[in-house]
Amino acid sequence: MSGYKLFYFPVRGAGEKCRLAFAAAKIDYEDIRLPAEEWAKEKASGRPPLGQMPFIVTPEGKIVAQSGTITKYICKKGALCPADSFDEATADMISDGVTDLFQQYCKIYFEKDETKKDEIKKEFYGTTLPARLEKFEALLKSRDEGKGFFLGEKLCYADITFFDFLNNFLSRGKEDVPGELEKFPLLVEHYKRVLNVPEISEWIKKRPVTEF
Ligand SMILES: N[C@@H](CCC(=O)N[C@@H](CS)C(=O)NCC(=O)O)C(=O)O
Repeated sequence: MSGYKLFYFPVRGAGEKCRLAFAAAKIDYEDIRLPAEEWAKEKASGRPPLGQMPFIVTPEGKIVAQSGTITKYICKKGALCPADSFDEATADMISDGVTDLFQQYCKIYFEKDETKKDEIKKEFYGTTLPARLEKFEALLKSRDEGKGFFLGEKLCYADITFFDFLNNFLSRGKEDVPGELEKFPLLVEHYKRVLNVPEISEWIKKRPVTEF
């Protein structure tokens, strides 16, 4: 055990890209899955820096929260972060772009009014998602004609973040390529490329099956 601990609910949710990062970076960690009542105690202790999960405790006892920050931090530890600062900015741009898309996606689930929910859903799947996927495909194509990862030959946290959104939310944790990628052949191949990274594939096959 490396001594890292990841705290999250017993679901994939916002914690899953951190778990994928630990797997891809080949860093052992304790996958601590707190049910709601244990989370309430943990939150009340004041330890989680932003009062939310996921958060990690490092082997030195330091604590950091925010799923994107954790994903990047763990990838950096595993040399899955571009060395060039412009490439790192590009990886951040892609990761932040995925976060924006995820926030749009969440609106569907937060809306209680069924009529409004249908409208938001239609807008997301009919307009927002395809428009953003087109941009992601163009970014992928800009390196090696899209035959590798977002920053070229090597997997980095941007690939993990993008893949997690597709796998975790659009494919609901199944290995299947999401149907929403139908018109984006380079993104289909990218999805398969990330899925076939041995450590990622191994984690996906063995991870607990949960609804979310
Ligand atoms: N932007 C944060 C969002 C974290 C977040 O919303 N965490 C939720 C679960 S997904 C949480 O801890 N909810 C329980 C609470 O706030 O008490 C991230 O990506 O880590």
